[in-house]
Amino acid sequence: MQFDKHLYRRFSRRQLLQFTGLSGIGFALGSCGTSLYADKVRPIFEPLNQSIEELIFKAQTPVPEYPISAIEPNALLINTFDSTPVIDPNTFKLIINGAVNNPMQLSMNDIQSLPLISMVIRHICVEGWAAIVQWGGVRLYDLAKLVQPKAGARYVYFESADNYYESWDIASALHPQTLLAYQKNGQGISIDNGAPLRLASPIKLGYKQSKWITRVTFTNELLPRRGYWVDEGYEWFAGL
Ligand SMILES: Nc1nc2c(c(=O)[nH]1)N[C@H]1C(S)=C(S)[C@@H](COP(=O)(O)O)O[C@H]1N2
Ligand SMILES: [Mo]
Repeated sequence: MQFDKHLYRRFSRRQLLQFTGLSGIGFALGSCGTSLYADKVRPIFEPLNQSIEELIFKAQTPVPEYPISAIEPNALLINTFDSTPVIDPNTFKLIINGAVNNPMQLSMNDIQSLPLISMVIRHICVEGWAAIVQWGGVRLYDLAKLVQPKAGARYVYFESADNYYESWDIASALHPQTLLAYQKNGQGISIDNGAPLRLASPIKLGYKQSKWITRVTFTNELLPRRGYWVDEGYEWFAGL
């Protein structure tokens, strides 16, 4: 695993190691892809969620992406269930808090100074439509490296400006293709599509991909309110 220069400037190596609670030697082993160490520290009673250590050291396998030529520019329908909120990107701050060592509030400038990841994936809505879209943004994984989730963190909550809310298992949230996106098909995302920041991921159904995200909260437990549609009876995991 490589940490880019930007992260090194803002956070000491010691702080990064605290993220995992492992020693420098464990860190080095993990960075070579060895699972020896992670297997030893993982509690055996975790049915759904992997430990933070494993999620950080053993990169999850990306799902195949599509070529740029497969993008369907007009296929992504606007699917908004309440009114569309307006967020001023110049004053906007994303709150990241909860079961983390280092809660943060990040401006769009802060977020856009992190590595920009681009992917072409298929968005699937349960209402019976799909669209191949290119999303660009920051990996939630990279944000997690900054805030350092505590060892007990198992879930991630996403709160939106339109009162939409969602919760994800931490493994899916830290998947390498789970992005907080600010670009769609190579341009800034429109307000209707979730500007300034929305979730985008090839491993979850459309309703898990919250638009207009204002707050990301790591938790140890699933709370009674699990998701806008999930609380109406839709499946919580909603994996693809
Ligand atoms: N905040 C918020 N996020 C949301 C929704 C919403 O109504 N509000 N709709 C969801 C659904 S069902 C889908 S399919 C996608 C649609 O994204 P789009 O409108 O950008 O196509 O957003 C998801 N995220
Ligand atoms: Mo959807």
